[in-house]
Amino acid sequence: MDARLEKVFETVKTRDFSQGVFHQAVREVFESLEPVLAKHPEYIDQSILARIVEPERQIIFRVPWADDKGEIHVNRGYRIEFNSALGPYKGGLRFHPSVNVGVIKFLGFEQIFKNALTGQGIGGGKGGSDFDPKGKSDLEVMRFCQSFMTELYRHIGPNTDVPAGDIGVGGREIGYLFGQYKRLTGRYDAGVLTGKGLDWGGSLARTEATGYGTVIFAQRMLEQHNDSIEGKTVLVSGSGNVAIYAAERVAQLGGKALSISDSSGSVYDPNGIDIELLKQIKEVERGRVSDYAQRRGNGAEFRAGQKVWDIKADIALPCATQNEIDENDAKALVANGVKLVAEGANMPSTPEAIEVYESNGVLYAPGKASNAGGVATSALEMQQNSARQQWTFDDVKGRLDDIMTNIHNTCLEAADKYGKPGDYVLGANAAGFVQVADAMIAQGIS
Ligand code: NDP
Ligand code: 2IT
Repeated sequence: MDARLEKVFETVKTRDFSQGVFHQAVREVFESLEPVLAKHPEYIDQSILARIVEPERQIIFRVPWADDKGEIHVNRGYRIEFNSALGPYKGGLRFHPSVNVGVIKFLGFEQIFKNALTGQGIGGGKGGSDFDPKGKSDLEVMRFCQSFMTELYRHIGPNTDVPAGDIGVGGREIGYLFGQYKRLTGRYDAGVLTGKGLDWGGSLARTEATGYGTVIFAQRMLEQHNDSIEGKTVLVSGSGNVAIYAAERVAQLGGKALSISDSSGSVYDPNGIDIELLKQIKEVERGRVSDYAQRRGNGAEFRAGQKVWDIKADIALPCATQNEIDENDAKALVANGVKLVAEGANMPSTPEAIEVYESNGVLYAPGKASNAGGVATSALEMQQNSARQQWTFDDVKGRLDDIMTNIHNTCLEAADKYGKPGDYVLGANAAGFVQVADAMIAQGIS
């Protein structure tokens, strides 16, 4: 890294010494910026680096709630409003026991550049809680969401900050959060949250958008090499919103998704994941991948405690969580013939894994480019809310396809411009960064 980048990075490490995943996200962006700074000395003069790593605002709050037995629990809530140069803060809420300020900051930092790449006029933010929705009743989840929103409502708004889902936050949680926002404010601000139900302001194709978008991105990458998803075998990890619709889109394009996983293990399904069964178990019953294997039969095998990366395939789509592919997993992917990795999750590959992809010629798309379809479609939901319209599924999906194609091409153009043709990491980081940095300069020191 360039000395000027190193200096800011050292400050981040000193100030936020316990936030390892945030350091990882900053380093990944900074490592791409040397050629950008060479062309844009004004970013140094204007201290863009030091400003961009510091969130504009960080909100941390107490979330007390009572369980079904009347016992009171206290969780911690977060909303980090990272950068508003391009628009209102936008980004999901994650409810998972592993959530802490470092996790939310890494996600918020990634979101700045991802949102810039969508071209939809949205700033970067992220939030969540260390609350674990697993095993809780609907009423417990509702009471938690109401308590969470009782603090959050004063910080958000359709033109201020627009949360959505992420791990542990889906349609049910967005419903409870929206209901409480409405009671507290007395306003039907449909555009204050995205991922809403289709009958009350949600967008068609938002549920599918992240997974579909990731596969569209992979398809565009393959087309650069006169290839396609058709006939390919694909490893999908996770079994939540992103994983389900990534697997569905793979099947629609003539490929075969061979796997899914959750925190208890993975499923190898040699005949291809049965999407309708997966949806029934995960979306309706809130079950586990072990239930899927049992009900699927047909050679499907549950592998307790195992990841999916040792299975032989052509393509890998990590769709679970950060750092789920380490160096050894990446080596296994290469040894088993994987030629392309496109990230549905945020930062699922460790830096060492990325080195393995690079040194073995694996085509690699970082999440901030390949999973941007979810937040892009959230921005389309905001547009529909402003216009009091609901567009058709095909209309939204068509726009999503166009946005993903644009992001893909923008990454390749930036990679060319900054001297590493075909490098999607450099392309995504440089293109996202330049857009945000230019807007920050235009808006003065803030
Ligand atoms: P869901 O909550 O719907 O699903 C998460 C899945 O990942 C589950 O299968 C879960 O298994 C697994 N998982 C989560 N944490 C861990 C962990 N620590 N170890 C092992 N498995 C884990 O979340 P999403 O599908 O929405 O999100 C998946 C990823 O995609 C995340 O990285 C998220 O940030 C990213 N993303 C999501 C977008 C969206 O629109 N939803 C948009 C862009 C990115 P288990 O049930 O056992 O916990
Ligand atoms: O990581 C992400 O981009 C998301 N969780 C989606 C955010 C959004 O605002 O739709």
